[in-house]
Amino acid sequence: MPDSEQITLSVEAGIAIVKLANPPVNVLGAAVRQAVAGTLRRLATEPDVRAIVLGAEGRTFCAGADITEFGKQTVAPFLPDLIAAFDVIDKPIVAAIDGAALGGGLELVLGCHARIAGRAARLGLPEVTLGVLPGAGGTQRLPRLIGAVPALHLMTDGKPIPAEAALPLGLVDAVAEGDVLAAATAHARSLIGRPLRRTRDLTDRIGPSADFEAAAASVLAREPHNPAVAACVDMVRAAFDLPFDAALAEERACFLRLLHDDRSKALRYAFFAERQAAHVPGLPAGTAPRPMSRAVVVGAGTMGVGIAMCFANAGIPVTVTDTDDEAVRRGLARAAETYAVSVKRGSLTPEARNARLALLQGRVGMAAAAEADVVIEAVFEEMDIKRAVFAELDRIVRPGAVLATNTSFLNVDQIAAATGRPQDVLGLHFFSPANVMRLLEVVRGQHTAPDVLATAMQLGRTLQKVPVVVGVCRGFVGNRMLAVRSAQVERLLLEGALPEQIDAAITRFGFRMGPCAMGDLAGLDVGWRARRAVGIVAPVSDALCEAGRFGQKTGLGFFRYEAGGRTPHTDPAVAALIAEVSERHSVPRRAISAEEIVERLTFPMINEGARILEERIAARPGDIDVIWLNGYGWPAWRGGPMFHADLVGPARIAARLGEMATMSGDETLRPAALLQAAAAHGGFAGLAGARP
Ligand code: T1G
Repeated sequence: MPDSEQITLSVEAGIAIVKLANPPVNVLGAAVRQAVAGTLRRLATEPDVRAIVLGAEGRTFCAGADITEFGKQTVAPFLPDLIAAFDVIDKPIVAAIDGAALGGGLELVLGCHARIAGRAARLGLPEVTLGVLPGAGGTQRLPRLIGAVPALHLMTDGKPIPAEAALPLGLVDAVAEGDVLAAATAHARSLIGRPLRRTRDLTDRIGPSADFEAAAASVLAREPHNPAVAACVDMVRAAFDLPFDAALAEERACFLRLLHDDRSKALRYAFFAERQAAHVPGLPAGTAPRPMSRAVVVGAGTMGVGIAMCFANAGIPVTVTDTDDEAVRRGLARAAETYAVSVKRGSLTPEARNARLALLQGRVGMAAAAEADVVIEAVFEEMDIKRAVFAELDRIVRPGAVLATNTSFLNVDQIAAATGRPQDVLGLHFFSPANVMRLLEVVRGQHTAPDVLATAMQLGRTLQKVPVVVGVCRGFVGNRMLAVRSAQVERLLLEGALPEQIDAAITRFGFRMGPCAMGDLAGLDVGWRARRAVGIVAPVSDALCEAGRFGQKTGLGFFRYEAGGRTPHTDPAVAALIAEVSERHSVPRRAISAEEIVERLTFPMINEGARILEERIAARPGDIDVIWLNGYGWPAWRGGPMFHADLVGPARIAARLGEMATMSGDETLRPAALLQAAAAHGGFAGLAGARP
């Protein structure tokens, strides 16, 4: 039987080995589905074939359905039908799972009669992260195999589990120590002539229960905005009552409904935007990164230690330096305390904690930088201090080492100019807490060499970050747009809104925290210092700082905090202070609706995003969205500011901005040319050729 180019087939002593062969991750596109269906149909009646093993080429078993096909016409067999066909084959079909079996890839193996996993196997149903539910029988077969409650958690967590966790659940029948294919072949042989265990026929582990209702309530409370989570609950519950085939039909209908939900489109867009951000326009393909085997972080403050922990967590030896013993000691103690919390929570084993601490050294002075492949500066946000550090590093580090500044808004080219090697310098803007936040803005300097950029992108991935290349300007992308939003917060407070109203409106939009509470968390004095350095006035925030209200650190900011507490409480003194500032600035106060608050916070940000694209500070609208989704808490199910603009309509946004500019006299609110162009091209996605 001829192989197709999407699968391979071999038959050994009566066992047919069918392997998915669709690099890089064996997605189940139309050609693969057709090849598997045709081959299994023939093997079902092939007299020399007694059993079938389903494996895969490459390091990923199967990444599931081809997401690029979603919403488009596709051809039979659809994935649910392909898997249903396993149920009419009366020969054993055993899955050999080496690598990740995700989404439709896991549903494929659920249709098999047994599953053998390799040690490195990971099994999961990430569909909810794409705003859909497992649409190829997973909502019905998984509960039958492992029970309704574990199945609901696996579906709604969206995260894969390792083979050793899958085994006790009954998701796999065995974990092979060595050759997974050989183990699966032996297992298939052992099933010949025995009754076949079809997942669809298992009924002893499903049925209504208080445990299931409790699990359902908890997942619904955790994800109120993701429609796919509620759908998973409904479909697992349907498994209790509906006949299998009727439930499959309901699952299909539900999947198609979700597919066309804007929240689902946003999540899928975000998936591809994150991957597209990894492709740097203008960086020659195959540019080899430089070695990254030893790192030094200059500055043992909160950011410096957080950055150093990223290296230790990735298994890279790292030295954090500062100007005196006490600063270094405090920094290392902070790292140890952070790891201790993870060990206490059970998210880190004591052994892993010890291994990471062993990789994390402390030194006084910068001499250690002489041995480093990469040096990251994380000292005070003042240009003179940073330039002095880089001038000294220039004298110390070896040729070819990468020098990075963690500045959050300063001019990277000016910092690079303090060295004789600007080609080796760029920005690596981590977000606090650096050991947690995934976003990494990679700031490309005017002279940054291509291989230094390639090194930074690979380092970002090695540190488990989402690296996005940005250009040099004040605040790069994220903070530049945040500054625009902050200016609107000030205007809204002056004109009549109160902190609790602003935060309530934007959290209802989907942010987990509003700008006022965020300011209290970060410390209002931080922004106050930065504004005074460049002469920017923020009347209300300045007044709060002048009154010593710096936020959580002083117990008083936009809100009031109980001693040691972090819960914001409305404070009448703030309303009085704001009213006084409004009067002093002769701004009449009025009631402002939540809708106006959300528009005035988001539309100017979108306008600034359009300017950022015009100036090529970001390459794509999707890059801007990846930054706001991963660094600033933009709700994932809303796709990011530029995706949101396409949903709202650029023309409507442009018109509203025109009104805002006229009413406020703030000409910076006039719609950018690219926003107008997006209006004419059906949106930013149409402009930049971003994936759907
Ligand atoms: N569809 C289409 N393209 C995909 C894809 C997918 N499912 N998964 C990855 N790609 C592309 C990706 O964009 C990139 O392309 C290349 O493959 C390598 O990916 C019916 C409806 C498996 C852990 O959500 O999590 O099944 O940028 O860089 O780092 O119920 O890929 O090179 O052009 O990420 O080794 C559910 C998504 C689908 C899994 C491998 N499945 N993929 O990581 O490679 S919906 C998922 C991943 C579904 C059924 C439902 C990861 C990976 P390019 P990569 P990687």
